[in-house]
Amino acid sequence: MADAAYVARLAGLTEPFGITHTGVAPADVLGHARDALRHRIDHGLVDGMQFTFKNPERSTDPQRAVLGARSVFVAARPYLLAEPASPNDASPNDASPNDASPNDARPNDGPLGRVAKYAWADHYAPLREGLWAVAHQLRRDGWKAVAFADDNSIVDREVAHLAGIGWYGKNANLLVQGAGSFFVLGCVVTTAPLPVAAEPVADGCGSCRRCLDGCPTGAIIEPGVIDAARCLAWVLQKPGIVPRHLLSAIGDRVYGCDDCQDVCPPAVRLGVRHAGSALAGLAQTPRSHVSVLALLDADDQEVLAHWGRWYLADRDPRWIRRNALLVLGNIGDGGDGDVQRVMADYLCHHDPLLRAHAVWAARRLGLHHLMPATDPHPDVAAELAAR
Ligand code: B12
Ligand code: SF4
Ligand code: SF4
Repeated sequence: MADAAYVARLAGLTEPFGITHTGVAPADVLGHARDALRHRIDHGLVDGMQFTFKNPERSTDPQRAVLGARSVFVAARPYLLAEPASPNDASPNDASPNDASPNDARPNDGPLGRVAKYAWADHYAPLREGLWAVAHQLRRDGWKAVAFADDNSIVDREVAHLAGIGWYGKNANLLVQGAGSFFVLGCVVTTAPLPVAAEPVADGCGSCRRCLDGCPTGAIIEPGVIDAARCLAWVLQKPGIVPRHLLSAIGDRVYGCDDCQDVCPPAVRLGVRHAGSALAGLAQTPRSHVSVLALLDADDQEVLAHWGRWYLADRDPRWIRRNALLVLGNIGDGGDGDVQRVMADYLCHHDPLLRAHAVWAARRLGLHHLMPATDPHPDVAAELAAR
């Protein structure tokens, strides 16, 4: 029978996968999220993102995910690990699986690009395993059930909110009650009529506004509303040339951005309590930094083998190389021989997009002598002409 005790048994199935918080939401249309998606589209805040924005009618209707759905089992898995004592890297030669320490510093790797915390390891893999453990149990018990996590089919934060797992922070993240926002979210949409026990959690931000003030680009244009064109998490994922006015704000970030959570008192204070669960079921060593020189030296196969689990549009390594060039321009040492060698390589790279970003980086590093006088591609020529 699909009662509270049954839901508790389902929740128990998720624990070995590091899932610490679960709840049940109704399988109704996600009206609030649908309005928010349309609002973002109508107000030009989407900047080419597809994901849940591609088809809001679909991504906000659990019936479109599972016909006859009657409830949504929601799960949250922590990903905050202790900050490394000193940065480490994830160079292609580095293979130490199942060593769960992010603290092994590696000297001589040159400038290090910072990785957002959710991407230090693949936290979605154990989350999905836990969700599928629930889905398979539901199927064995005669119900239809499908697991989703970070999928275009459903808006994860909204079902988590409706399941009483947490509140929407002003930084748009879902803050798990008593545990903060460093959580990945997912759900199982099912025809089982699981009881929706909890009320949505009330706002916990109060008068705080640290995330709005702490965002390096002013991307949180009002509480809970992100302008994707300014959000560095999207800027570093989006294909194409990075707008010049954002290049220095990227700093040492090679993938993702944590600033609006790093300044969030409940996220930081409460999140570390779940570091043990964050390690559960990880298949690889968490890595907080990347050697940008190693990344720029790696061939396509190596890039995809080591960083391919990140979102790279069309699984194209050029986007992550582009980011690495920007990090090099922002924090590299123009006097370093290895930096000069890599810059020289990329200034004559066959890909004009990478040449254009290399020109920007070379200028930042004072390596004018390596820059060509002209370039046949208009984007590179424009960058060469820029001051
Ligand atoms: C598209 C997307 C992005 C985009 C756009 C983010 C965004 N805010 O929409 C980009 C690439 C920028 C991004 C960045 C990040 N993302 Co993302 N992303 C998604 C994705 C695929 C869809 C999100 C979506 O539908 N947004 C639609 C808009 C309308 O929703 P929203 O901005 O969240 O708006 C809600 C709230 O703001 C609230 N709201 C509306 N008005 C108001 C007003 C007030 C006052 C308040 C308080 C709230 C509020 O209601 C809205 C509707 O639910 C989901 C996965 C999924 N399938 O859901 C992951 C997801 C949201 N991302 C996630 C993560 C981890 C991140 C990053 C932290 C990664 C990083 N470190 O770089 C950043 C955080 C940036 C931020 N501050 O939001 C997690 C969030 C976990 C959590 N605890 O919230 C998700 C759920 C993935 C997952 N399954 O775990 N992401
Ligand atoms: S992820 Fe970074 S850029 Fe995006 S809203 Fe948060 S602090 Fe701003
Ligand atoms: S920083 Fe403050 S306002 Fe922003 S999400 Fe955290 S508690 Fe809420």
